[in-house]
Amino acid sequence: MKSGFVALVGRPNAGKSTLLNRIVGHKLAIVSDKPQTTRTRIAGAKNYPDGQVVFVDTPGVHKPTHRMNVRMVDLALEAMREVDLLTLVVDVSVREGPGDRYLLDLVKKITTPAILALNKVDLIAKAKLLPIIDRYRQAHAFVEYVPLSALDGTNVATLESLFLQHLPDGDPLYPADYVTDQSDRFFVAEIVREQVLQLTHDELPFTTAVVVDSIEEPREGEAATIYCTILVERESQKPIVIGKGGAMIKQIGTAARLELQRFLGTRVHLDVRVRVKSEWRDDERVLDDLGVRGR
Ligand SMILES: Nc1nc2c(ncn2[C@@H]2O[C@H](COP(=O)(O)OP(=O)(O)OP(=O)(O)O)[C@@H](O)[C@H]2O)c(=O)[nH]1
Ligand SMILES: [Mg+2]
Repeated sequence: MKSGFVALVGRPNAGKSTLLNRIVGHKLAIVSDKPQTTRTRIAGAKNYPDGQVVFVDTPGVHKPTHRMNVRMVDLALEAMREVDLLTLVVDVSVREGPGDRYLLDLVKKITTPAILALNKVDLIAKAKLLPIIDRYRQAHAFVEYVPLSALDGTNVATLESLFLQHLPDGDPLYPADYVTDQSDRFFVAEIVREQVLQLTHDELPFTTAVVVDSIEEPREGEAATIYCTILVERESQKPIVIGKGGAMIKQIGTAARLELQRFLGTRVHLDVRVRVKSEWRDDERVLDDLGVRGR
């Protein structure tokens, strides 16, 4: 039997969370087309006939501008050092830049063996892939190079078999029914935030956070009641999240409620408010409360 931890690391938007969800077979991490979607570490376990793998999704590595971003990048770098096997997820559909070189340097510096996952192959012609693999091969001796699509599933099973090959022998680390290290409260906040990310634009995806104030368990035949607050940084952002006549907050609430009902398996009454909390991204207490863990 094989067992161990595999970290998914990479630049923002590379497709790490999409890959985690695809592998574990359900949605543990929210996904969006905006960078910096994942703000903390999310573990998800999968059992195979010949072993157990605990995957660790991490925030995309980027230049930090706020205390939150420093924590996010720290979390990713910490995960890189702590796991048994690293998977560097790169988006082959975008041109490599200084951020990719920075990450590559980090991978080279640590001793953890690394697999290169060349993601989003569905977006490029096959001929374009080989030179990219070559460049990475010259830059670092990855233990495997795997072109794949986390979105349509191409080659993901191959990648999974390679994880098992490169992990140490060992008994399962968790019971067979272990799913994740995150709480229901975390997933509830993320489900609401996913709608904020989907429905807002410009700086709002970066300047908003969702705090779950309370979750009231349903009584026999009734709905669960969830109170949460969307934090914004400035007074001027509040009307954008609320929308004309409350249209935006209503849309966020309706979409989130449907998803929450699926997640919790019960009817949900969702109460969403918007509150200004200036500079929350630099507020250690808010970050602790949001689960963006620091050192
Ligand atoms: N075409 C295509 N799109 C993909 C693929 N994998 C992910 N995406 C898209 O890429 C975007 C980013 O995906 P995420 O999974 O949120 O990326 P991430 O690396 O977790 O991003 P951060 O959490 O911001 O670091 C989303 O719009 C995904 O649908 C893929 O294989 N092909
Ligand atoms: Mg992510």
